[in-house]
Amino acid sequence: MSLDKRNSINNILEENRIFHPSKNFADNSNIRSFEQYHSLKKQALKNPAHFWESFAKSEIDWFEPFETVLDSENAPFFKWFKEGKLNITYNCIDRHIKNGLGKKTALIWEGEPGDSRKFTYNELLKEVCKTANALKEIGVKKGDLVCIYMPMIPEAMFAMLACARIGAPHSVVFGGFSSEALKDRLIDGSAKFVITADGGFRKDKVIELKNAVDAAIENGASKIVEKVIVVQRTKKNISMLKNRDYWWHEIVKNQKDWCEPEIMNSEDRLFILYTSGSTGKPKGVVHTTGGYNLWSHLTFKWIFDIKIDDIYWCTADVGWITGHSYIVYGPLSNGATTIMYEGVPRPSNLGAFWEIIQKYKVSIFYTAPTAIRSFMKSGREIPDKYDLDSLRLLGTVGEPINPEAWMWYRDVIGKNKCPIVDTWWQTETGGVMISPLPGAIATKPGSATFPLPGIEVEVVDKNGKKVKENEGGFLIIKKPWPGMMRTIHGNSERYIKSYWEHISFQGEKNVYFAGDGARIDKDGYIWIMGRVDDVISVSGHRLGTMEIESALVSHESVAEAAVVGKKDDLKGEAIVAFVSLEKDVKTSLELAERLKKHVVSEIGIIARPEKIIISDSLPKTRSGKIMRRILRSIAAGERITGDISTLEDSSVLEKLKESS
Ligand code: 7RM
Repeated sequence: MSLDKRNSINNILEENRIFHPSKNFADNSNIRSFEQYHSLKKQALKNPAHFWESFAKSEIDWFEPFETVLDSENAPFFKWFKEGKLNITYNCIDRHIKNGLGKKTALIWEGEPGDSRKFTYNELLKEVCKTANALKEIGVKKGDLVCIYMPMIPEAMFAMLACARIGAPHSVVFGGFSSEALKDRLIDGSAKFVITADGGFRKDKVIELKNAVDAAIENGASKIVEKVIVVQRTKKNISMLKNRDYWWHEIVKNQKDWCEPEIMNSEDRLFILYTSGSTGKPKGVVHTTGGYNLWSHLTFKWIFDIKIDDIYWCTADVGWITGHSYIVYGPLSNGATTIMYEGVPRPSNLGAFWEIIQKYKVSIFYTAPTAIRSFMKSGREIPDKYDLDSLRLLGTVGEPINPEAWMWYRDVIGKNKCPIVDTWWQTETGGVMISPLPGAIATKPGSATFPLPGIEVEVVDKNGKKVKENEGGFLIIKKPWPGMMRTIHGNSERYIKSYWEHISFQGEKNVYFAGDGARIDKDGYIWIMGRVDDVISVSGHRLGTMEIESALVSHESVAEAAVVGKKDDLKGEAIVAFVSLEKDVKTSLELAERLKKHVVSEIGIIARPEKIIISDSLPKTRSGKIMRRILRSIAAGERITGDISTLEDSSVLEKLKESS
C-alpha cells in the first residue's frame, strides 16, 4: 500500500463553501441538530455496549433476546448480540403488516422498457413465502448457499428474501459478471443452487444469464450446482435441463403463500458478497443476521431521514452491497417504499432517471458520482424538462465526488433545497460509516463529513500515528460496529491479513484498515481520497488490478501484464493495461482488441481495459517487482518523477513511452 498515487490530491484548493440544512428540513428531521448528533456520539463513546443495546432493542424485533452485546473474545472475529434469535424478513415484512402497513407499497419496480409493477407489504410477504416454499421443494436447506444471478427484476428481491426466510445464505453475483467470474464464485462458495433468468435487458441489449450459468456449470461447477431456477424475462430461447432446471413461474405458482420464518441465531450467515481486493481472487465477504439487520436499518433511518410517505429510490444494482443494504434490507426493515429500476441511463434514454422521479414523485434519491458526472456532461437541459419538485434529499455513494459534480447535483437536481448526503462505506462495513446526517450536519462539497454515532475513525500514517490537519493518511476504524463483515468465506487468515494487521493505533490491535486514503480538515471534516491499495474504481465498480492481470495472463499470447488506473473525468478511473507478449507473438492493434475481449469474457464488461499498451518488457525493480508508480505516470501521460534507481533496466522507459 502506498499513498504516492494520491499525493497530487493534497494540492487541491481547500473547499470553503458550506451548506447548512434549511430550518424547515432540520425541524422536521429525525436527528435535527448538531447538538443532537453530538450527544448520540458522546453516549456511544461513553458506553458503547449500552448504546448498541438500546438501538438493537428499540429498532429490531427479536424472537428471543440477546444477552451479550459484543463478544470480543476471539477478536477480530467479533460477535454481536450472540444469543439473540431473529429473522430479518420478519423485520422487513411481517412486523409492518402487524403494524397496519400491509397495504402500503413496499416495492415499485420500473422495468425496461415501459414495464412496471408494484407490490404492497402484504403482496411482498406472499411472493417471498411462495418463493421460499419453492426453494424448499427443490431441496434447499437451512445453511445451504444459494447463488442469485439475476437482472434487476422484483424476483431478485423475492429470491434474496426467500433465502433469508428459510435461513439459506445468499450469494448475489452481479448480472454483468461473465460466466467465468460466476463459476469462480459458485466454486468458492460451494453454491448448490442458482436462481437466474433466461436473460436480462441491459442498455438496449439482452444479456444471456442462463447461458452463462450453463457455461459456468459445464466449465467447472458441475459437481457443485445441483438445481437451477430460471425466471422468464426475455423469452429468448434457452435450454432447460430436465431434473436440474426449473422455471420460476412453474415452480413458484402453486406454492402455499405462507412460510414460517426460520428462527436464526444472530450470528448465522445472512449472505456472502464477493468484492475485489488488492491480491488474489475476489473475497467472499460474510455478513451475519443480527448485526447486519441493525446496521442496515439504523443507517438507513438516520441518513435518509425516512418518513412514512417517502418514496425512496436507490439506483444501484442488487448485485452490489449498495443494492443489498439500501434497495432491499435497509428500506424494507424501515417499512419504506423502495424503487427498483431495471434500466441504466444511456444515450438513447438520458432523461430516464428524471422521468422516474417525476412519475413516482420520488422524495429521496441515491446514486453514484459517475452517473452525476455523465448527466452533467449531457447538459442541464435534459433534467430541466422534468418536474423534480418532489425531491427533498439527495445522496451519493461509491467514489469520491468532485465539488463541481456536487454543486451541479445540488443546483440542477436538488434546486438548492435538498441536502446532499455523501456516504462513505464498503462491502465490508455492511452499511454507511461516514456521512452527514441531513438535518444535523452542514455539508461541504466533496466531503463525507463525519462518522455516524458509534463509529470511531482516524487518519494515520503507516506507523499508526495520527497525521496532521489536512495531511493525507490511511483511514482506519478503531472500534467494531454491528454491521461489520465477520470473515472472508473460507479464508479467515486472509480476513486478518487484509483488514486487521496493517496498522496498530496507539499500540491497540484490532484496528480496521479500510484501504482508503483520507484527510481531515481544520473543522474535522473527512475528505476521502480514494484507494491506497491496488484496487481501482471504474464508475464506482471496485476491481482489483491483480484480477485483471490474471485475466490477461491467462491469454495464450500474454507473458506478463500490469494494470493501473488512470484518472478519468467521467468514470473516476479508467483501466490501462501494460502487456508483454510471449515469444514469437507479434503485436498488433487487432491483438489489443482481442485481449480486451478476453478480459470481458474472463471477468465481465465492467473490467474492459480502455487501453492496452503492448511492450517488450515491463519496468521492474532489481528484485523483480513491477514498478506501478512508473506505469501510472506513463498511463497519465505525466513526467516520471521520483526515484528510479531501483529500476533494473532504464531503457524500458523510453520504449514504453514510445508504445503508449
Ligand atoms: C458502497 C461501496 C468501497 C470503496 C471504498 C472507497 C469507495 C465508497 C465512497 C467512496 C469516496 C464515498 N462499496 N467509496 N463510497 N469513496 N466517497 N462516498 O461502494 O465495496 O463496492 O467499494 O468505494 O474507495 O473503499 S464497495
